[in-house]
Amino acid sequence: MALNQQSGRVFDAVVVGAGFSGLYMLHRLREAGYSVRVYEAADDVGGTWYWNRYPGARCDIESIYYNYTFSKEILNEWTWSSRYAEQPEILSYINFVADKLDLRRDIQFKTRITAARYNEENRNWEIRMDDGTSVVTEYFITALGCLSSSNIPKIKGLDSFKGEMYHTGRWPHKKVDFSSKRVGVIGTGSSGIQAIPVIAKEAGHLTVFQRTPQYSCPAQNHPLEEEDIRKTWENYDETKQLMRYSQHGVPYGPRMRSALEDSPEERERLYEKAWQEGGLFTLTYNYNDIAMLPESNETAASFIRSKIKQIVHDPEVAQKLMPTYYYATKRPIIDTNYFETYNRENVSLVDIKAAPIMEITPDGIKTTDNEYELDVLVFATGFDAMTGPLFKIDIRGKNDVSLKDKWADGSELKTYLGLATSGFPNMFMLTGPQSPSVLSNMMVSIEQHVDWVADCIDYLREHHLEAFEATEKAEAFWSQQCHAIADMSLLTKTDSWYMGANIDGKPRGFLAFAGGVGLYRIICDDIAARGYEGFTSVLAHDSTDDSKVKEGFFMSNIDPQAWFILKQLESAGAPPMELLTPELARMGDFSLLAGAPEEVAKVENRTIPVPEGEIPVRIYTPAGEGPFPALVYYHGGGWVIGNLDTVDVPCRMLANRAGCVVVSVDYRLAPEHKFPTAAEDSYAAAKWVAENAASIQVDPERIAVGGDSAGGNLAAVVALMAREQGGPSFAYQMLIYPVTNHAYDTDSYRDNAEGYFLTKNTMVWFWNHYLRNEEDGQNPYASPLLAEDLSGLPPALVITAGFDPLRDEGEAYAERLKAAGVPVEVTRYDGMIHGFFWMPGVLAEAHNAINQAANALKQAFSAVKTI
Ligand code: N01
Repeated sequence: MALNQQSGRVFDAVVVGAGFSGLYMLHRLREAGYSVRVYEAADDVGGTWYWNRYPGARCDIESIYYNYTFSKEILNEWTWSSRYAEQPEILSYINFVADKLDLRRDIQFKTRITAARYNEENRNWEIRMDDGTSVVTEYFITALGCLSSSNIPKIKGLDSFKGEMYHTGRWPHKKVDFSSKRVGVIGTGSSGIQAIPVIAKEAGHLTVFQRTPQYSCPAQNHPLEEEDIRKTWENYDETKQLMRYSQHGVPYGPRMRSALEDSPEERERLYEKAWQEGGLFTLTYNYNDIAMLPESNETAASFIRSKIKQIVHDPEVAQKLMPTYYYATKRPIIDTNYFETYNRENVSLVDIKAAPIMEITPDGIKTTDNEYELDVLVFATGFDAMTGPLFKIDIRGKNDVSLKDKWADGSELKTYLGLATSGFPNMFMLTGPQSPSVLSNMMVSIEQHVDWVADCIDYLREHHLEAFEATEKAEAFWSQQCHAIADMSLLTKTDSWYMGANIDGKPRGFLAFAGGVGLYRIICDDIAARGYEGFTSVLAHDSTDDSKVKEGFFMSNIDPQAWFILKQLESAGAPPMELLTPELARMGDFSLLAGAPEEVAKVENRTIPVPEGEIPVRIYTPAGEGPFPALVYYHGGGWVIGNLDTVDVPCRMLANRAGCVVVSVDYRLAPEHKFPTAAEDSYAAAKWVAENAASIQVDPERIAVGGDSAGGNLAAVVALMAREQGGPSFAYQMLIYPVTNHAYDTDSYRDNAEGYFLTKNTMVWFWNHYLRNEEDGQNPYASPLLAEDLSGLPPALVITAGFDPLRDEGEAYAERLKAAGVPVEVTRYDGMIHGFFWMPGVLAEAHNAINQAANALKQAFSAVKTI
């Protein structure tokens, strides 16, 4: 507080950094009438593009999309000379925008902010500069860039080197002369790979010290015609929208196909085409699972390795250059003649993983097996990413707690949306940790953050709100969400700077939001539209508004992975099922959610007889000697949709894990075949399994029935039918969030009526297609919960999902079974949504539920055996 009183000027907002994000933030806030001051350590605008002047520095996003898009006029006034612009041209663009918008008058250059302290009483920030001055501001906005804190590894003897030393991220303004010199480059990330071919052309000799070989594809850079630029932006609004709602901030995305679906020849053809076309995403966008499935990843990785082998003449050098980590789990790299450079006489490669650097000597580098004399040493060793730039400022929030202590002291990094963090009111982090930022075209992420923050500040002013702060609950949810999403992919399986793994002592954890810029935008907009859910604020002291103090609140305890799936489905914009015809509804493909099918010893498709016809079944037989126990499985889909493929993955998993034959039944669907056809087909299928047990290696004494959703309904009904109609006798019933009653009057129907995958309206639509009339709904073969007597039924497992309209009727059925003396294991998966059982590709809880079901089956089968 004392500091506050001594402070100088007062601003509405202080922005740190005059790169792309700081400049646009200044523009937005100034246009809205706020007083803003930007502080910048450099002597001019540019941020990343001011500092990274190393030879070969250029953009890896096509320049045509590496623009501000907020102003059509600015966009139209600028022309890029090549597909991937070089650093000087990008810096000129930034200068052009700064001039055009007259931004410099509110920027104080050559000033580093050293400390920022929140004053709880005054609800504002005091900002201190390295010249000893300070100012006060209501909003403190960091626009520091994600990669601005250079990492120079602490190698023994570093200061003893007599030659010149440079870091790519702090390159001098004067031209560095490499001619005839012995140059060493440490690091082969994006910076190293851009710099190496250029330095090699000039240097007497270049020695590259490589710790990890990298995948890199050709940029295939070329001059850009004005006509190309004009055409791209002809449909300005549309292109902008495509970029904004995409995965990575470019107006295109991956092909919706698994790499494993194509033949090796077709994959090779597509990868080769991508190699020739060049670009950051071209190769990976051939398929949508390269960053998800190890097998798919390997198809791309091995293609790039084969290219390295072709390009590099010396097989030993080629071998050293071949990466083995999962492709695209570090930032993919595009280059110009990188691998070709190793064919030059004046370039040598040193594998410092095999023979690590021991020390830097006055004359060069000493590794465990050699000494290299150098005149110039270039560190292309990257950055302390995302959190590093924030930690360079002594930022202190409520109770004088420093941000560094909050995050760095072994405790987990926690932000809300990557924009804010609890305990630090009125502080916004542009492209902060846990936002998509570095995983995207930064221009798209920057504009989205700036717009969101500017709108938020407007909202707070309008509503006389102050001390705007993320709640701990919200940031815990978001952080969990970020980890969960990253864990769905291969991104967390590699040591990278995304994981904080490049900095000694930095806590490990994925530092960004990997769900894509489009989904992220939807989430941020959604939160804003709900009155900034997950944030608290208080009424201004001078407010005459007597409305209630705004409380922070936060959604639900839904599992972050499930929430992510819901948001993705929402953003796909598919119409509600009940607005479709059954034929159209059946075309929905959710195979990505199911994940990769695992091998089962034998899978056979065949048809079996049912009254008045035949139906397909798929029989999964596990490895080993039969006879096996069996599970007759009925898929879900409200008796209207779904097929054998929908549950292929869980059926395989159950067969392997429970060691049983799984007979998956494709009963006839409504409305073509209304009640009781599905039930009768299902019963007939179970009887067929019992009667033909020997022919399919099944022990007829150990047969269980099971299913999910409407399939759970059918399994329960088949158990009832068998009891009432003379068998067979089943060892178990496995009911996964079963439909048990034609009624909509439970709490779970009320709480989860919409927003959680299966809606009440869809369920009504299903029932209406299934039943012939209202009376059918009272029939226990449609609504087993209404059966008068449930005694004598097989032991049961009932699994329900917390966020499912069917939760309560499933649990009610379990209770009734128990009351009737049937042994029942009932488990509610609290954070889960309906359908989760067949989503093991994206939900960890699906694996848990499948494992639980398999164990329960195994136990039930062994109990029969011992009788
Ligand atoms: O840094 P990096 P970068 N001893 O961290 C090695 C963006 N960018 O500046 O992989 C020896 O990727 C390290 O080895 P390893 C882009 O997002 C964009 O190149 O940790 N070696 C690695 O080889 C990019 O991802 C463009 O085993 C050490 C290298 O140094 C990000 O910036 C251009 C070491 C560091 O690679 C960072 O790229 C440039 C040590 N102690 C950058 N420490 C565009 O095209 C580290 N290394 C827009």
